[in-house]
Amino acid sequence: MFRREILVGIGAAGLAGRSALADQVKGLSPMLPAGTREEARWGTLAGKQPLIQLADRPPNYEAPIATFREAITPNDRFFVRYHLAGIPDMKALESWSLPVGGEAANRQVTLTMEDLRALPQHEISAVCQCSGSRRGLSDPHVAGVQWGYGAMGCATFHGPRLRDVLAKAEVKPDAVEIWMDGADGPVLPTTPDFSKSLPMDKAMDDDTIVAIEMNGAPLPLLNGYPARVIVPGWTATYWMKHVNGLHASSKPLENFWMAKAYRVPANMFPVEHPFTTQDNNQTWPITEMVVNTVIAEPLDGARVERAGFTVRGVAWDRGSGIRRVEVSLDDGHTWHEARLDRDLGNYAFRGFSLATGTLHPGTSVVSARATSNTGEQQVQALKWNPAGYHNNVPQKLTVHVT
Ligand SMILES: Nc1nc2c(c(=O)[nH]1)N[C@H]1C(S)=C(S)[C@@H](COP(=O)(O)O)O[C@H]1N2
Ligand SMILES: [Mo]
Repeated sequence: MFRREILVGIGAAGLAGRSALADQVKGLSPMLPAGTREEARWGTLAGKQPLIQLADRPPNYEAPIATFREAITPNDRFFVRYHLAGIPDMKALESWSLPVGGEAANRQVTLTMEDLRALPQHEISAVCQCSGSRRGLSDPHVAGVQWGYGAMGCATFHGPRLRDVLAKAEVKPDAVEIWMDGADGPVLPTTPDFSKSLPMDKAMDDDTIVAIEMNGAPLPLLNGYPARVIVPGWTATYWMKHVNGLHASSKPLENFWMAKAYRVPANMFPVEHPFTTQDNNQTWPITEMVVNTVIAEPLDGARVERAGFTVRGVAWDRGSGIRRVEVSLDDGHTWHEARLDRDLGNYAFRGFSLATGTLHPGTSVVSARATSNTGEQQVQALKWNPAGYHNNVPQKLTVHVT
């Protein structure tokens, strides 16, 4: 059962309608590698507004920073990240269904979309952030997709709880992990298929769902149509798209994507709920996000009026919620408390803004820093790690007051 059932490889031409003359992206962070800045292009994937294309096969497209002027990311501006180039199309997904079972379940069932709709539904607004978001800002640089600030988004997801889906297969109390598979796959048989696992407490959590809607619409194809696992508070690597296999297992998943990739040095990033079946003495799996902010307005290098301007962006954490955001206009010397926008729930982006008031002409270095409800704060110095994960050093951008 734990296998791919539908697979249609599509090439770059089928996926992206972008022209060969696509515009280079201007104004990317100067902390990104020079080559990444030169090669980044605006690309338009089917059903999407232009996104910043870092790779096309498999597609890796991030949202421009101005996207984060809103706390909910529209579906057509939501970033796209795949590990493997064999992505199913809508036609292949017409025959989609969801097998649920495994040796730690009493039954093996295959659920249809109607079965998922018939279960009690739950709604949650949650941040989907790639573990590697901001990897490109690592200093020194590290290998991997050189993401800037936009490998993330926040949407309102709707669907049955994962635990109710699992209950259909009568998962046994001695299950150790839930293994998850998706309908995309490698083009070459030598590439390891992408599958991930969850510990039982996170799989059974009230807020972990199998989403069948995103912002009130079916999921966009490239964000996991027709169903995707939502793991609020955890980085997106566990948010299995086109989920087509749930396997209750009596042992830990030991594939490349669990044992080798997506790991952080042990103890470097403390977590509230450890994923103990995947921990070892040297490394832990990356799980909970760290508290963070992004400033979406103004943009780096902008000219602003002496009469003042508004600093706007979003903050988020691992799910305790945001207590406070502070903004500095003088390179971190003094800080002003920002206004927090409407609360969309502890797992969502929290919008913030600060009106500066009158300014002196010259340059101003703008930063923001958040404190979560548990008191977690953004770090002052990068906790460098080989995969470039969890970079929550406050962003610095320079504006020119004229
Ligand atoms: N089926 C499948 N699900 C997946 C992935 C993938 O490659 N295949 N990548 C994961 C990772 S690492 C990220 S960052 C997010 C990207 O989600 P998005 O493309 O909807 O933005 O999907 C996750 N789920
Ligand atoms: Mo990711």
